[in-house]
Amino acid sequence: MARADPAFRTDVLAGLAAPIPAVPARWLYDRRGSELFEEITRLPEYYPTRTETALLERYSGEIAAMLAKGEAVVEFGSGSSTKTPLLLRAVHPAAYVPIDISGEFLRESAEALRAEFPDLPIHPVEADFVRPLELPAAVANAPKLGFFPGSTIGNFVARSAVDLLRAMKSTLGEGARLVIGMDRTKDVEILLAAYDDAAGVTAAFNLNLLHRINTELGGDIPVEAFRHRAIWNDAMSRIEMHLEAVRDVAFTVAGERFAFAAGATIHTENSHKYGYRDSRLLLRAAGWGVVRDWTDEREWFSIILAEAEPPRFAP
Ligand code: AVJ
Repeated sequence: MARADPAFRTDVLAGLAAPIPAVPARWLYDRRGSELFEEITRLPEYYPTRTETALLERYSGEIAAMLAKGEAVVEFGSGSSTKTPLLLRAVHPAAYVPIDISGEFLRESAEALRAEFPDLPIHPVEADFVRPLELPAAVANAPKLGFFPGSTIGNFVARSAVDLLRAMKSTLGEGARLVIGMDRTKDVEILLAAYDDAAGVTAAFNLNLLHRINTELGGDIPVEAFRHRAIWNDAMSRIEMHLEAVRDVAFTVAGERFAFAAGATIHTENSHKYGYRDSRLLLRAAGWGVVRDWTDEREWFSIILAEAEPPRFAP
């Protein structure tokens, strides 16, 4: 049995036994899962990465023009290979602070950015950014610009998304700004294709979770007894990924027995999609006011510049 993260074990055992079986989406990203996600971002059907990158290419100059000088850019998640340099090149920040729970991803991305920005002070923070945290002393007095691209906010249900945005506000402090990428509501066919591609990469990404359970938790799940399903949940305005049993199946994980009837599913991811007003309401609920929203011609994706609202009396 390969190195089992105790939190993975707890989440899987509790999740498989739950009345609505589910495993938190963050467990999709082991080595193989991260590689498959990289592959997803290059698929013809998967528009978000390409659309957001084009928006940053086009508008990072406009974003930079609306900021103060000498900003410290604080990225929630370790820098993505292409999006982060686009922002850094336009903003010319005084420092860059990537925050990630994985020290390995942090070191890799800091390394890559050092090569391209030799004069930029980089202060990586290994931490879970869903809770407020203390930034390095070196950036204590700089104005802060948070950066949260990739529509990662979409993975959180509204309540957790608000908690997360509040934690970010508290981490960044008074007067902070935030650049956040949000995926927009659109034709359901476009959304379903993006999460169930013809080449089957998203299916492999989803099913990889079962391989990971087998390897790391000593499971004997017959992976071929499950299939990838992407569904649109209109009431919740989200794409859901599920693993659906194609026949009655029983298996063991970490010594515990589970049975799924044909058609039963394990819910593995939510990807919420926001209308123009929805995104504003979500940010406002967490104490952020929208300064500007940049979107593409088809209005498929938005990059939003928000500012921390000062506390005030209101009717
Ligand atoms: C990286 C979490 C934003 O929800 O679109 C892609 C993950 N899942 N295809 C998304 C994902 C299936 C992606 N996020």
